[in-house]
Amino acid sequence: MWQSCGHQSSTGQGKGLVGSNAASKVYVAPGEHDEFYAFLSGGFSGQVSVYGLPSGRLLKVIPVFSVDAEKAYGFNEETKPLLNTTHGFIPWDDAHHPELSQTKGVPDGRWLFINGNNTPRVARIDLSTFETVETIEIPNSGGNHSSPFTTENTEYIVAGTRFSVPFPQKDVAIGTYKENFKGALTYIKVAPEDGQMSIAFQILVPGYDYDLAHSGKGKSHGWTFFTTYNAEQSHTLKEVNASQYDKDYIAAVNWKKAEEYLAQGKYQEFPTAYYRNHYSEESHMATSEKIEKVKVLVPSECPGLIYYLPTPKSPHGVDVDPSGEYIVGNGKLSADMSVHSFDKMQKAIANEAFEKEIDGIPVLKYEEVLAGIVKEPGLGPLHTEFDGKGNAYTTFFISSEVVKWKLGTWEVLDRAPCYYSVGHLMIPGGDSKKPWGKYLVALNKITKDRYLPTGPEMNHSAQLYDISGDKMELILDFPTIGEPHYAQAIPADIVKPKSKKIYELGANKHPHAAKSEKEARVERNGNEIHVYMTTIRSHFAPDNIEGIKVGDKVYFHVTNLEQDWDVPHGFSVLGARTSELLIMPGQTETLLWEPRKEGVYPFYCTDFCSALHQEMQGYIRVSAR
Ligand code: CUK
Ligand code: CUA
Repeated sequence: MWQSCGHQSSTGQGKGLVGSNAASKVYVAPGEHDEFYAFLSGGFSGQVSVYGLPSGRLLKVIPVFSVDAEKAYGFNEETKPLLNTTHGFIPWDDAHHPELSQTKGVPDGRWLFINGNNTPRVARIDLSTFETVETIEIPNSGGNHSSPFTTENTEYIVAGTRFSVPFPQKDVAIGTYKENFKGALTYIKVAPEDGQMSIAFQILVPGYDYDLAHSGKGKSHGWTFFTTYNAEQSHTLKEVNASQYDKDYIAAVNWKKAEEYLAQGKYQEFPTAYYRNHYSEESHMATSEKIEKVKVLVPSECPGLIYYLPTPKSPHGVDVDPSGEYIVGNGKLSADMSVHSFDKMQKAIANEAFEKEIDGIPVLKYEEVLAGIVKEPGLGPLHTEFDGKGNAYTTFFISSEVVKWKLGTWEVLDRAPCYYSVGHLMIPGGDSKKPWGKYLVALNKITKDRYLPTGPEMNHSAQLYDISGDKMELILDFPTIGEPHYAQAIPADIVKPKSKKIYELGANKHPHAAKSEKEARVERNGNEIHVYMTTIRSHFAPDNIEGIKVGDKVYFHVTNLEQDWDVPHGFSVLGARTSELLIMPGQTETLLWEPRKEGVYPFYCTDFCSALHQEMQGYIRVSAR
């Protein structure tokens, strides 16, 4: 089945081992659909991109943390509030980890969560519309990296601080790190009916860097595991200073215990401030809410809440196998990989097999919780996923490969090179109880010669492997948008997008909707002009507007009267600084325009919608004040 590429590419690099019938395995005929939806984080693009697998077709880019001209996201008045924070309107973030909601430990296709790493936030995407419907800011955190991993029934998604910061924030010397800087592990409650997020509680933890997380499942349901590095608590030259100790930790949090402590009132209420921004499908508008308190649990006052599991050399990923028994720590500077046992952890807790205590957190003895060691599997382990058949797959950044190994025997079974320097990997459902272990996607950090050169910058690269047999077979390369840190995928038939469905015009509760051409009008309120505009193939109403003065604020509220699937209309006007609108059938969107000079300005539909699309236009006249 294996065919090594005999020749070298023109740049002198090998093409790698490509499965012999790769083409037939990834071919999705024109008009046919893919088997899986894959959701790739956009990293510094701030968005999520949706690909079909196995074809590697780009299906959609979902704007989340960055404004996006294509969809007017963050430009139109309806979506702007989703980017509100206590630092103001922040139209960018660094999105790392998409996470699907789960029911009984299996992705259920309802929502997709993703973290914003820079200005700590989590967003929720509704998978019935593939749109961002909620964002929530994470207080008392610096860099929301270990997020937003879910519990078995999406009771909570978690957020752990990447950088410890003064808790609460204050002006202190950086050199007082050890006294003043703390970490926070945040549990965000997800409402079971509609997915709305709220911060349930935070746990105050020592000032380390909390890197990644995964919640338990099956027998370990009720626990979450967070990796930490920088137990050295250094605040400068971390590449050296945070790599001194032989072991850092995995923090094991018993969140069911946390619920008991909360019920008993054993928490402290801290003043804080964070935003929760919610988009209503009814009104097609987002609103912001500022919240000023948070419940904090302190480990020394809550015995049994949290334990540390010593884990070698600055662990990055922490991954829990489908049975919930094995907790895999990926010590990125370690030659071996340590796997912990949940059963042994329980025993060690019962026997109080503690090595020491840090700020009220017992440190369990390494040997007492160790399940096994994968010996010298590769260099620089980062992340692990599972195929549901007893195998684990780990990425190695430095040796640039995916290594397949067996849970329980810890033997290495196979290895596949990645081009180049793989970060995360993804198997559909690969961090859940029931992986669909057919494909594996490697998300590579470096592209180099994989594609036609595009100047100094190359898009990042994903590689698709068939893992249905004993050996991994490379079957496809495809470029990605931004830096895909992590991805998740789900069989397409579990997701039920409102395809072929439209927003009913009659149910449109937008306060500025005009639901028929009869309602189209222009209203003046001081300096504010509200244009209640309708659009339908192939004209706007009104399409000639006069009586506007320089210095007016003109709000175009454009309602798309179409009731046909996939017939959006666009809208923009000369000089608009807020891009365009793209209005779905039955919806209303608002563009703010502030004319600075007198004259007559054209506006038009920006989305080719009918044979008479070019005629879909109008004029607005602006006079001196
Ligand atoms: S991190 Cu990117 S390779 Cu932000 Cu999940 Cu590990
Ligand atoms: Cu409407 Cu083009």
